[in-house]
Amino acid sequence: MKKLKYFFPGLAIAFVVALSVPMINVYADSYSQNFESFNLGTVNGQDGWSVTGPYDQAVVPSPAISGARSFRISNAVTSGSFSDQTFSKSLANEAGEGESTNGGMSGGTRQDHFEAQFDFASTQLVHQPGLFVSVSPDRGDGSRMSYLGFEDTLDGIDVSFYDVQGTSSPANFVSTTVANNLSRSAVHTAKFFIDYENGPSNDVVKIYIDGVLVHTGTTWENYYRFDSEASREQTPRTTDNLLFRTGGTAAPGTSGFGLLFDNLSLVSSMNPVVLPGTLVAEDFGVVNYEVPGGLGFLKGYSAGFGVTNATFAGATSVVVKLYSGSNLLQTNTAVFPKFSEITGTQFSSPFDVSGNFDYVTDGYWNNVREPQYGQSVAATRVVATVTLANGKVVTVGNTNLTGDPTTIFVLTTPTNKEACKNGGWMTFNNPTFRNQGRCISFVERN
Ligand SMILES: [Ca+2]
Ligand SMILES: [Ca+2]
Ligand SMILES: [Ca+2]
Ligand SMILES: [Ca+2]
Repeated sequence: MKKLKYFFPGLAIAFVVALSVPMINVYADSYSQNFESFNLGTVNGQDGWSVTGPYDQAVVPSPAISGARSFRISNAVTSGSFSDQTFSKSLANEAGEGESTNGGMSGGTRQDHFEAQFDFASTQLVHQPGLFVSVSPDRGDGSRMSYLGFEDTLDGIDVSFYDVQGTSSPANFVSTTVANNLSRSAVHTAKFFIDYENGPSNDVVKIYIDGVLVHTGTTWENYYRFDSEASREQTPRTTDNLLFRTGGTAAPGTSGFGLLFDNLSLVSSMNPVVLPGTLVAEDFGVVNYEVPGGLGFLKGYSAGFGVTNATFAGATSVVVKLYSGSNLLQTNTAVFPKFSEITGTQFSSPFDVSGNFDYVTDGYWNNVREPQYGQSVAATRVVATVTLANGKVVTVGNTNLTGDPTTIFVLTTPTNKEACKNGGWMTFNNPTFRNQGRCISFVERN
């Protein structure tokens, strides 16, 4: 929230409020407007903005929200019409889902994500009875896909959100108050964050007020899909601009006052595609057996992994790490093209500790051991990271070890007294010793 310097009509008091620069360069298409280059007076015809009806709106000097100009609108004049009300400039690339229709009001490359953010503030510190302005994402003819209403109430500005829930006709419009009694002496920020999804009942609208997510709802897509009132064009609509609308009961006393809007930004972009494939930990156990095919004894651990909604066919990297707590013990890296023989949904990775497993003949894994690779500490965790054929990197860990790892420790027994000295007594595990003296006496006895 930013502090709004106060404004009295007729007094040209310029002031500037520092603003963070919106990060818009990562988006497919964006438009931002701070009104600084606009002429004072009606916004109609300036930079693609349009308002052809007799509404009380203007680009005004101080009390600007920031810089020296803001857009002001009141509901001193209202009407039930749409197409003559105030529309912002449109984005080049419209937003919507596959079935959305644009009625010739939007165009470009269809995007599935739409954002609109703007600052708003009261022109007055005092209550303006009856003041109400709505702001909606739209395509340019009043085909609103979402809605925020800004109402000046006794204790401050209330913000209400409407969406359409269910598939009934007439549509079930549901109102939610998303902000209550916002200070009239501060600048506030509102944001629509809309994801359009193909099919009914699934669009997602997130509303942010002053940077905080205050509500998650849906669009008006089901009004256009199912309400007989929309039968002439029974499809959801695209959005590429904002509609600032004054309908309902007029509040003539707000003439020349009302609300200020500034620092508007619009964005349309494509949501990142979520690639299929999830790695799943299966088994992680202590093993001790002779591996068929003359591969020797595997006396250590085996870790199994699976993949859902994909296969390992075409995987380009597989790395499995064995840990004791946070200490790395061993790393298995898949050897290609040998590993490419695994085209199904499961693999297992062997970590030998005290056997003689023949990794080279097996051919699937390049095994690297750390100085402590499990000879005398237990593995507690295994982590696999796989790059699937579609490029998605998936990873999963498993700490659910089965079996007794002490059974695979390398047994070490001192055979001479020198081996017990200089801390050597601490390295033995068959048996273990409490001090150097115990170690030496063990050697002497055996
Ligand atoms: Ca401005
Ligand atoms: Ca448009
Ligand atoms: Ca209120
Ligand atoms: Ca949808």
